[in-house]
Amino acid sequence: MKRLLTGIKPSGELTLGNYIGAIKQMVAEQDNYETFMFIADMHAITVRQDPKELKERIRKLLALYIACGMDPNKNKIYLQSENEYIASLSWILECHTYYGEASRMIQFKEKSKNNENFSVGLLTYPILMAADILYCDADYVPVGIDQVQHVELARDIATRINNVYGNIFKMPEAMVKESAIKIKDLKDPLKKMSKSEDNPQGSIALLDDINVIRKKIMGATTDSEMRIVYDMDNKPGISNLINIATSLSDYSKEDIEKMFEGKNYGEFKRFVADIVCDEISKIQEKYNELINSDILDKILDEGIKESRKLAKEKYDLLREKVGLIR
Ligand code: ATP
Ligand code: LTN
Repeated sequence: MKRLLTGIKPSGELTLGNYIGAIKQMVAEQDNYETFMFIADMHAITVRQDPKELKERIRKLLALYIACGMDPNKNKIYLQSENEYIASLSWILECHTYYGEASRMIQFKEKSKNNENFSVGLLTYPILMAADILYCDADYVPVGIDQVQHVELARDIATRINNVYGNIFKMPEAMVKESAIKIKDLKDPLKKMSKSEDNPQGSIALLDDINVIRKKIMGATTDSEMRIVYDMDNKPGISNLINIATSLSDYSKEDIEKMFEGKNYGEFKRFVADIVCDEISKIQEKYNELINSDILDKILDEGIKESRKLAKEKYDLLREKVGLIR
């Protein structure tokens, strides 16, 4: 079975956008691949974090993953920082990466722009990501479009090391679902819904109170017409709500257009709110069962075992090839 790996940073509250655009897909893939899902906590500290908050966010993220349908029996679910071989491997990879390559990464350029006090970790961030991917010979890496350049860098580093020391790493491939729907901000449907967005009214967090979620949907920006039809260019607000409803139900766009012919926006929004609140209520119910239970620790304890075993093997192999040996 091919191996699929992805990580998610505990850097903010998971949104409905993350759920529809990433988590639901991973849940669907868990039967088709051997999947590794991890919490990229070391990547989160490239910018300063409040330790207490970070610890809480890690636990919340893990509980949400499981509540959304990630099955710990099918996936290796682990915390990146608990696998010390990843950081060790990353150091050897850093020493095989040119400064020019790392500093050309778009995310680095954007995040370091207008900021004199960025950490070196922001520069080496993609190399740690390469270690995440390469230690376990991942075949596929599902990522958002902004991370594709980082997977390309992992391939470049792997190729360089393979050329020098023999066949050490498998070549990973980024898996970008072009068709994946981008959920837009409810208040500004031209922007994507984002967990770091300033306007919380436009973004639905999976852990928002259900009544708040309903209010946010009822208050979504639409347009001055009274037609419920899918037209992303001219009716981005209504089209975004249609996308949300179709992603979380069996209704097609056409079904919805027909059902709401001649009806008003209020009725349509209530329909969308019912679908979203129903789905998120179920997730929250499971989340509440999990968050204070010791199952979460057991899941991480189990997940890290295979991850550490594979990373140690790869690290020892490369260490020896490089000459880091007595
Ligand atoms: P940030 O706001 O900090 O950039 P984010 O919420 O955009 O974070 P990421 O961590 O960049 O989320 O992305 C995690 C995954 O969720 C990626 O696969 C990304 O494509 C997906 N994703 C994020 N936002 C959306 C969205 N609005 N619609 C669909 N998919 C999304
Ligand atoms: N950089 C990614 C998170 C991430 C990741 C990875 C994704 C860290 N390591 C390895 C895939 C594979 C992000 O910001 N979304």
